[in-house]
Amino acid sequence: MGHSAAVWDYRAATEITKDWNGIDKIVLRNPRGASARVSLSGGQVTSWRNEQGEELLFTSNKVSSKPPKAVRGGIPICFPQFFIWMLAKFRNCGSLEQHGFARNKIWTIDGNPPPLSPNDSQGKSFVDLLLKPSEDLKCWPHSFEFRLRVSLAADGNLTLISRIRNVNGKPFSFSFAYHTYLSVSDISEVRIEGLETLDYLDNLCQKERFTEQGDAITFESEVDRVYLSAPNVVAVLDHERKRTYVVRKEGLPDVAVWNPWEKKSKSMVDLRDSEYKQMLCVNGAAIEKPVTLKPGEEWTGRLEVSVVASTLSSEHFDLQRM
Ligand code: TA6
Repeated sequence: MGHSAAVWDYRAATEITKDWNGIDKIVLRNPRGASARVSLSGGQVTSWRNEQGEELLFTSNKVSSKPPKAVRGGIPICFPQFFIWMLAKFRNCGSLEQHGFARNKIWTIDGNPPPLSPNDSQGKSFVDLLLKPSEDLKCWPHSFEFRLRVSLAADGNLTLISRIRNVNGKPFSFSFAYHTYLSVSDISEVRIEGLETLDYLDNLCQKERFTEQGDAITFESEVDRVYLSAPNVVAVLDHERKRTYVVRKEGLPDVAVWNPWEKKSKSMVDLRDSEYKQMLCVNGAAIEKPVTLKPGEEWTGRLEVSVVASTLSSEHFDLQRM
């Protein structure tokens, strides 16, 4: 029987343990038994479970990446770039790796972060993480501070708030994504609503621009797209589980959608051949128009993921109601 939220000590509900790779991870719990896990390796959310203990994020069972490389799954942070071409080659070290360095760095717990609004803390179990430039970051010589708050609310919703500041260095630009691996029953049973009629960049066609024609996104083959200027609420309906993920975003104009399908899965060392059926990436992102920060400026990107029961058969999910 969970405690009542009134007496729940959220601070005590946050514990620090070790990850499978010996790196600190933080466990967040709420009064009803939901939980989330965040690794200091990459600031990566590696687990988000509902009050029944069901895992809501996909993580590959084929974990071959050695830390601090990102484990395939959870919510890796893509910063300061998403696509390799986004940011030109850097002097003295070639180009950044795909999706940038943030997910491959060890973050620290930020004991004294600049305050967020009260409702970003009240009634939530949360942790504040910090990433600052390190000596080996010569390939992105910018004076940044990246603060990430991960929180779990009493209703089980998961929220990630990224605050990236230019600490009085020269202006810099970046692109960003919360690379969110949702766990689904079977990709052929899933559809996305909220991206209809939008333009998208198709990464399978040299990032050429197309317009979405369908009245929902369904999956019959590999999909690797960035939907542009998307609404701030997108729904991912899992018909078999009668479950809908509601993805809300702020400061993140785009939504990257990815499923590798069978052929690409077979070529990936950290994904089992058939695991593509159980995953779908729906990534709140700022990709088409990189963010530029002048000295002292700060950008905030907020993502909230929640799960609602969806007894929908064919009618559309009422996004306006969310
Ligand atoms: O989200 C789309 C994407 O850029 C795909 O092209 C694929 O590369 C995926 O991300 C996974 O990237 P990763 O670097 O995590 O292997």
